[in-house]
Amino acid sequence: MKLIGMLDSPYVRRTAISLKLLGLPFEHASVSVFRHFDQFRAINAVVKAPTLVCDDGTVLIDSTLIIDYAEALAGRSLMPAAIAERQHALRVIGLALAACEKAVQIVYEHNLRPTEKVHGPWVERVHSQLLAALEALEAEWKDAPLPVDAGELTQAGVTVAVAWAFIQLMVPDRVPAADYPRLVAYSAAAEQLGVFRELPMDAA
Ligand SMILES: N[C@@H](CCC(=O)N[C@@H](CS)C(=O)NCC(=O)O)C(=O)O
Repeated sequence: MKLIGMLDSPYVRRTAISLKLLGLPFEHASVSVFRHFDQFRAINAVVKAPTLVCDDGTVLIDSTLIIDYAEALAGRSLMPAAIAERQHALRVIGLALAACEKAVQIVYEHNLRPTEKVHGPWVERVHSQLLAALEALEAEWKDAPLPVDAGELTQAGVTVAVAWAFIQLMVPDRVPAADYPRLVAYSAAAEQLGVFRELPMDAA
């Protein structure tokens, strides 16, 4: 199967890291939804990253849905089975994905619109949502163990680490790292793991 999309997308990166952790072989094609729009559209007319082209040619979109498929294929999951841990993981992943979405909205507002068309009140609203998601995440993350090896990683760990690195790359001026020491420490530890280093955010 083939994963399409750039690793500077948190959605693509969480999917790629999850596929690796699940032990599934895949090819990765760094095709950008912006710089290579036509090339992307030839693979998937909807032009959403990540796109997974399955071995039978079926095209899947949305990181969470692709990971769901991958887990079914692998016959194992990066999610905890016990209900309390599962609930916590789902809350954490939801917050991390919301934070990514809000950071992406800020980037799009500034990068895709002419300066005079950037709508300040919308950016402020999105910024406050981004900070609310990160504050909640920092509070939820207090008991999370640092991943000393990839075997201990859960989907919550993958998604939080990827989200934090993405946010620090894209909108560092809007998110003071000093306010989120647990996220900083967790992300730094995760980025040392082989699977994160093999799939770096700044890969071309
Ligand atoms: N909920 C989706 C979000 C994916 C997403 O928005 N990806 C961005 C790249 S970071 C994209 O495809 N942008 C192009 C567009 O929306 O037109 C997921 O989890 O995969």
